[in-house]
Amino acid sequence: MTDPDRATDGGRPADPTVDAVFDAVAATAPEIRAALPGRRVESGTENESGESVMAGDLYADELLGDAITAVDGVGSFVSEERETAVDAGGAVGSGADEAYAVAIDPLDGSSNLRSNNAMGTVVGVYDAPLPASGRDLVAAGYVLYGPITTMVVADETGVREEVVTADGDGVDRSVVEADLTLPETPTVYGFGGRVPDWPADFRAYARSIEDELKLRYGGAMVGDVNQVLTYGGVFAYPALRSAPEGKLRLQFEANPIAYIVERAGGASSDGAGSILDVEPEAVHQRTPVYVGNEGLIERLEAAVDAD
Ligand code: AHM
Ligand code: MG
Repeated sequence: MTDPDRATDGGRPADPTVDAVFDAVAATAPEIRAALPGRRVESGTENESGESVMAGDLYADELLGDAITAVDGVGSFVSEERETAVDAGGAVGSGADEAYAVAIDPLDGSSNLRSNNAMGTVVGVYDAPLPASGRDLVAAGYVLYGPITTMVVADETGVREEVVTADGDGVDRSVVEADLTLPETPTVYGFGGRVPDWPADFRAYARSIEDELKLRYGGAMVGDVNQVLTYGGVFAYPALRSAPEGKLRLQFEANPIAYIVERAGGASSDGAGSILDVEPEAVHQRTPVYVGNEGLIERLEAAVDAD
């Protein structure tokens, strides 16, 4: 479906379906943001990963699900909060007449709702049925609910940062950085999980990073990765002793973030190689996540024993 000859419109994605997906995501962002103050409590349910679902997670999931499945060219939709994919009409594949599959984490970092810290929405657009490989991504992006609402969108042409604003006339996407690339000199790091639960090899790596970079960890991958894209550095949610596959999910979180960071000139790893090469086995499968400047990811791979 991608037409590489089509000129980009003000730096926006060239593929009309991809652009429509991110229009739909941007259109829901102000509504999600406005609804959060009343949804900072647990909903009383657990998701497929066995985690408590907040009222805000459910609200964002429903709104985004309705908006994304209504996009022409989206054939399948799944989210971190849904057991299985929803059929949105049309066979999914990479052929000219085939549709895309969209996987999202509707409200990444929603445990930050109570403490009023950063959160986001993560989106992956695949041209293969789910679960799919990161190599099947045609685009990926995220919304960051910080003091302002930004949206980062990556496709084969590069990575853009947009500001999303809403007024009486609707929702506007304006490109503020048309070619987002990782700074060459890294500055910040953020690692998830508890230190006693880190394997010894990752602990040693973290110790060497602590001596060089400044800690910036906010507990929402989107916010923490956005700092790495802005200042250079490394984000990890590592393999844990209690959970060798880590915490983050391949389809909704790891693949889209790896795609964005790699398109921005950085690198990703599951400990052994690019996250984009991780074999997809299940929609809710987890993987260790390491993303950032290439040199720091090379050092990580040399340090950890990923067998
Ligand atoms: P969520 O999608 O249920 O919010 O979980 C993912 C989040 C990531 O944003 C973040 O990197 C991680 O969980 C934080 O976990 P922890 O609280 O264990 O540090
Ligand atoms: Mg998440």
